[in-house]
Amino acid sequence: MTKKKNGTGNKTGAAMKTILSGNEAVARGCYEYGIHVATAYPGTPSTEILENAARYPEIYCEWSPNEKVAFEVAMGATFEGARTLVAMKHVGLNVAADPFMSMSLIGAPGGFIVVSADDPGMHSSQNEQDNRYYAKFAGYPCLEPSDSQEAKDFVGVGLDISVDYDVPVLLRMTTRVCHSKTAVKLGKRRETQVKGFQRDPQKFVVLPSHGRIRHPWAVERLRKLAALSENTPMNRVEKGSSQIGIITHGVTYQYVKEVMPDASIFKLGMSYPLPVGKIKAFADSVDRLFVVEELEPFIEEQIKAAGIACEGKIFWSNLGELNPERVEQGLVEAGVLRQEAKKQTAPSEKVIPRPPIFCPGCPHRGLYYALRKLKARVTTDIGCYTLGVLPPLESGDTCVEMGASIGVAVGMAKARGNGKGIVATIGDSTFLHSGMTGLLNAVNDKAGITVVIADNRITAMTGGQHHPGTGESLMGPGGFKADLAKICQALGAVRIKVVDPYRLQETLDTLKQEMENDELSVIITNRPCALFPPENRKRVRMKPFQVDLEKCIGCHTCLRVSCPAISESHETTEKGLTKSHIDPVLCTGCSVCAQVCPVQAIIPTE
Ligand SMILES: Cc1ncc(C[n+]2csc(CCOP(=O)(O)OP(=O)(O)O)c2C)c(N)n1
Repeated sequence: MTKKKNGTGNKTGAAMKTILSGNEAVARGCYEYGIHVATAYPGTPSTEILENAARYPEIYCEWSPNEKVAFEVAMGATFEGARTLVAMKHVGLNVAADPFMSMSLIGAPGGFIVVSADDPGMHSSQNEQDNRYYAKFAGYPCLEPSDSQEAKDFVGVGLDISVDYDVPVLLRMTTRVCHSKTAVKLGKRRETQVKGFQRDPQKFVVLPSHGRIRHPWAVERLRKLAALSENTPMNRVEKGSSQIGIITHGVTYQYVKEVMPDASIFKLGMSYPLPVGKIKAFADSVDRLFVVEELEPFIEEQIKAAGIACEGKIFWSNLGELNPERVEQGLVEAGVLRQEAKKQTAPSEKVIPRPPIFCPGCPHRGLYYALRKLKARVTTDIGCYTLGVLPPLESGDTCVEMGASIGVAVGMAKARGNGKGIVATIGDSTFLHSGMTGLLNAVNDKAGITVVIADNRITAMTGGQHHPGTGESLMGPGGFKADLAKICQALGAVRIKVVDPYRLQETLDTLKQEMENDELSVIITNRPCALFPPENRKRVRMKPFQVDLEKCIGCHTCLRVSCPAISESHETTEKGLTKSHIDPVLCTGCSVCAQVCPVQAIIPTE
């Protein structure tokens, strides 16, 4: 184990304050509140939780191959009596939903926190599902921190609730809380004992006959949690004007405080189960009651169901992130605030739009260039390679969720009657996450599709995390290095080819051959990510290329490989066409542009 020193640089941490992001604060909470085992699969906005928790040698940390496995490892640890935490982005909880739901009737003897990092506004996600509903679905308490201090504190409070009530606790974060930095008071680590597994088949074995006994226990547990919700200081009233009362949660609390500092505010730190009695008393104490909540009317619907009149979603829609301006606008529409002359709150300078694009030297570029040339029907998946869908490569026809590409390709092949020309592209991390069963099924179905595993030896999209194919882990080097070709072989694939996507012609020829073939085939592209190559995990720097301006004919073919290092220069041809320019600082020397140039005008620098 070669783990680094703790993230804040303060081991005892006594009475010291520092600035932490919400994610760093959760990691600090893992340290201070005696977590033994922390697991995750990376996903924005949750990734930094495990990256920071791994800096504390007291905590065993792992990147599991997917969220379900991460959940199961953490669940096993809490069965053994350890304090545990599992972190994931919101859609990750869909992957882990099976054990998440089943655990409800078992409990969490050692203490168990599930962090769901939701993404209102879809900064880096395919949807903005509101995972508070998962807490209600499973009957778990839902804690919602509004800043980094609470993010840390709620890990501790959540663990106590988890142990006292024998229940998993959902710590629901959002992008703003995960990534914003606020002051946090540090404390010492509270050591806890791993109590050991207490055999109890009725509890730990989810047979129907056991479940029938456990279900009433879980219902009773929820009743007790509702009583706790009435008394916990996490749910507090900040008394202000008796005319307006606002119930709010999470980061929205900060916006409400900023916009309506004089109102009476009911801050929900524990948003499930709701403290209905306390809310009723609050409602009776104000003339008009609002619920200001981000995304779905989770709180509003429950309050209305309890017969308490309130207003909410008609002023603050369930689309996107809230912010102080939107909170203010809703209150103006409600007739509570007057429309002020527009204050300048946004940055005055215009931000130049920067569409996402493959990095210089990205190995996916050659693959997607070839797929476009071959006019393949491409079912793609989630990872950096999804960017191949965007102009100018525009290769990629479907993308749904992690692991979907192979199943969708099989479905298309079955509907069409053959798999010729259908290519499923999937990254190495995604293949190990949830692509393997899809491939097994494709073999079993004799689907005749082509599967391309874009193996760049890292989970690149989320910032370069390890997985069971990289040979390293969160605990240091010496991890397992799964051989993707052997896995495919074991899953029944016979035609398996490996190509270097920097070699364009070879990539094109191999793809063409396999797309025309009736049999199922797997092509593995074997060029590592240019940002995190396995040798040193430092950006690849080969000799950069340059444009020979004498030869350049201004055809712009090189611009169509979509490399940020290539732009139009000020030089023009006789016909007035702009010639190309390569930025030598950005160019990694992958040579893909040189290979597409029809007049060999792109050459290595001296
Ligand atoms: C269920 C789920 N978990 C996590 C994520 C976050 N995420 C997006 S792409 C990706 C993996 C990308 O790695 P890989 O497949 O190797 O492709 P690369 O980005 O390296 O090209 C992850 C973890 C997600 N979108 N969905």
